[in-house]
Amino acid sequence: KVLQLTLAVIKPDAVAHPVMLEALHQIILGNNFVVVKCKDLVWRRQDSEKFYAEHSGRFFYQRLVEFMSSGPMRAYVLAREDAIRHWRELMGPTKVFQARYTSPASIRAQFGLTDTRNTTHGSDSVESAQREIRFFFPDFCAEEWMEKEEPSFRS
Ligand code: YYY
Ligand code: MG
Repeated sequence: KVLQLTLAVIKPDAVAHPVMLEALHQIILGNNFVVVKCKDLVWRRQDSEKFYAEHSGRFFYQRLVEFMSSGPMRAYVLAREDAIRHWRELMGPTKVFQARYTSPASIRAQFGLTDTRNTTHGSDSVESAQREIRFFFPDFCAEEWMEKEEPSFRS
């Protein structure tokens, strides 16, 4: 068992609906994630552009950055064993209609509106989790947290 941290974000489409926001929070708690950090925030357009720089030039980039800076979001640092993979699995495929066919119980299948308004974000690797946690929570020290929590997680 390896204790892992991941960044999860509830995007503006889902935060705008209180019932959806609460449902997503309960999904997090119901799947053995520990909420290490949680905050609500709004991105400026340049935050959005920076976070999604890897997608610049793709056909959906403009609508993506526009959407992600359109209203409040909720960001979490989540901990559990295999957190990155587990959260991505709960979210389901990026594209909502694909999610509905292949993973009908997933978050995006149940709550997603479109390929852009797809409710949630999750880091996709250890490297991106580190980068993304730093992006949202620059004052959070993952190493320090791990040092403190890892021993109790193993026992
Ligand atoms: O990691 P994940 O969010 O599942 O998908 P990515 O391929 O990294 O794309 C990031 C983000 O871009 C996606 O969550 C919505 C948006 N997007 C889109 O608007 N239209 C697409 N066809 C593909 C992705
Ligand atoms: Mg991605």
